[in-house]
Amino acid sequence: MENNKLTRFGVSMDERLLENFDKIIEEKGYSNRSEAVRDLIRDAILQHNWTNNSEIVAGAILLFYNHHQNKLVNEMMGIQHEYHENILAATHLHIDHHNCLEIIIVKGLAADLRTLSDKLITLKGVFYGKLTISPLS
Ligand code: NI
Repeated sequence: MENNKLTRFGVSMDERLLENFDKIIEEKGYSNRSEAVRDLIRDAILQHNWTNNSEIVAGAILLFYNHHQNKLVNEMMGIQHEYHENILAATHLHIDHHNCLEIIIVKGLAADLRTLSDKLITLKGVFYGKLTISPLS
């Protein structure tokens, strides 16, 4: 493999953010920050490339939301029916009186899954959402 030149760069960030990051680095057992940052960057590039190509991929969309949010549940169902061909299964869990967790198992063109995921995650009332996908080969 070709030996690429190493480049150093500086990053400015909030002290507390860095302290929290250092705790994670220690727990995971990285020997230094550079190694941890390289892994994060690799993961970001993989996720970005997978979600922007025309490959068939499979994965899951995780959604945490407050079901009392006006119209949210209806809008969410509408979007899911629009993409019924990409949705293999959906599981809804009532976490407490207000909050729900929904896991939607998806398969299809990476670009379509990203659009579907973006539509759901950006709905008002969704306070955390994430699409995780992997190529099938
Ligand atoms: Ni619920």
